[in-house]
Amino acid sequence: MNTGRASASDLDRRFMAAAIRLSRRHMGLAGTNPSVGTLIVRDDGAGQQIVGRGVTAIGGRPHAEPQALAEAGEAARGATAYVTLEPCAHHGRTPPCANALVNAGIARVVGAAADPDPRVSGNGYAILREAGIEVVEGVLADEAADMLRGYLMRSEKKRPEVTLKLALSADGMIGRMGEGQIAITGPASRRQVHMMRAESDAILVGIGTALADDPSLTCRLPGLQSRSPLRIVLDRDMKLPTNSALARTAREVPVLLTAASDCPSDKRRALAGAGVDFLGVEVHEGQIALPELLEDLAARGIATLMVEGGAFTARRFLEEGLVDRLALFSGPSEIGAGGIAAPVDFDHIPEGFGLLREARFGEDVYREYVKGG
Ligand code: AOF
Ligand code: ZN
Repeated sequence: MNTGRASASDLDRRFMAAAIRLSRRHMGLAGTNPSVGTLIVRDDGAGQQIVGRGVTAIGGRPHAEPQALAEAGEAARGATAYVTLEPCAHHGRTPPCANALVNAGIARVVGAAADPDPRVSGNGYAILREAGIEVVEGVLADEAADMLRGYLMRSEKKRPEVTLKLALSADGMIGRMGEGQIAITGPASRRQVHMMRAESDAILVGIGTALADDPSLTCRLPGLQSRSPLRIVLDRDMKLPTNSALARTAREVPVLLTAASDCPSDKRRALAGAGVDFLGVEVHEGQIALPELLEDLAARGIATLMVEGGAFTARRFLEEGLVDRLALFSGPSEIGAGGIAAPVDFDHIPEGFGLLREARFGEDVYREYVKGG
């Protein structure tokens, strides 16, 4: 039945999937802006051709659309634009992207996610329609929203999207008492974790893990070392030693110590001297108040946060309902006696989480669950 409404074709979904893949490139790099992808596609009668590509620039400007239009030039006239987020309708450093699409002579716009930014929210699509452009909304909206999850969470709930990442042994442990870092998963999983770090705005661990493992929490993938995100330690009493791997590298990759506001100033001075930043936080019943901390982090522009341990910190985030995504890597060997039990494993997934994807990394099994999924 033809209802007269614009609809999406399989081809539209394929190009949108490509635009979403493109948007991944600057995840974690676009500042407080979401990393958006745009493709300009022309049908010259003999088939479709991509004539322009754009992804939100590092730092957040320029937006994706003007870059894609610049590459397309005159070929944009009469073409279709695929945008992973509704084009903006506000004047920033450049005129609105919706107007740029109109002025370039785009005939059709296929959009994925709607933009919750009150300056945009519906106005971007309205500008396009008023100019006579055919608009199809919501194509692969869930897939696009998954890529934009930090931006959407920060806009709507004023806190970052929280991923809890755990490496599990075959018997459901995450380590062995008093042994610091032990290998649970293989090199392919570790590469994936480093990629996830690169795509996050910040990584967080508790002071117990920082002391036991002395981790550096950087992204060490060849070519991506510069993409290490902010490293955050929950450290109420400022126990992080100045000679820890985190403090020693604080001048290259920032470290933010979240500690009780009334911590002794000599401790604070020594760590500040090493280049460690400090955030005074509220303490409730002896523990750093996590909801307030997340609010503070969102206000600082953090949209995606990866919690990397240990068991105590992971449990706190879970019990307070502050985990949005579980990223579980499971290795083939057992830890046995003296093991530290994982707060979740494949057989004990908290209620309300659904499986989003599953993969193998070498001998390890990876499963990712999302709340409400
Ligand atoms: C787009 N294309 O590539 C992105 C958009 O600070 P500004 O002026 O850059 O505005 C930030 C807002 O722009 C952000 O909240 C979101 O609404 C939109 N991001 N829009 O058309 C893009 N990154
Ligand atoms: Zn824009």
